[in-house]
Amino acid sequence: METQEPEAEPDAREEQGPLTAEMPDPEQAFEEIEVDAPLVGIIMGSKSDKPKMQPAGEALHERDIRYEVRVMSAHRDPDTVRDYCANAQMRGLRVIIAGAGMSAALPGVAAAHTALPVIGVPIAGKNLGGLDALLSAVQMPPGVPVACVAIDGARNAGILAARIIHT
Ligand code: RP5
Repeated sequence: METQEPEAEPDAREEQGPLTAEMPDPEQAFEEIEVDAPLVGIIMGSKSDKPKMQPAGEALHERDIRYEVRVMSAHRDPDTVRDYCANAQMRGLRVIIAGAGMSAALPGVAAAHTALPVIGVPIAGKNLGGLDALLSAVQMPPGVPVACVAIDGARNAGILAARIIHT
């Protein structure tokens, strides 16, 4: 009876490339990471907030500060908000800008889950002209700070984030 030789396992080391490949020095590797990493996270409670939050991104872009944008609601997606904010500092973010309308819990909930500075942007809704969101963002209890800009004041949030980063 003919016996078949088992196929030789590919050498795992060969698959990873030659062992002599030169590693980048650590400084260079870290510089490369920094080039792409956003420094500001702009989060908002709804897609409908995007036009009002756009000026924050513009202010950052004008100052060459990289940012990322995510939609997450403190009420509708509480787990997402917690995970995003809890990991933000480790991911290299330096400031979170949080915009929301109506009962705007997002800035406060963000601040509850991160030690990063959080800038709240109260967004004017249909009924109360943004006073609801303003009070929700600004009336934070001691120990959980939120810096709050004017109603629909996203541009100032971007400028303030830039100042925090450059200070
Ligand atoms: C808030 O409720 C959002 O931040 C938004 O400003 C408002 C309305 O949300 P949509 O009904 O447009 O999704 O949570």
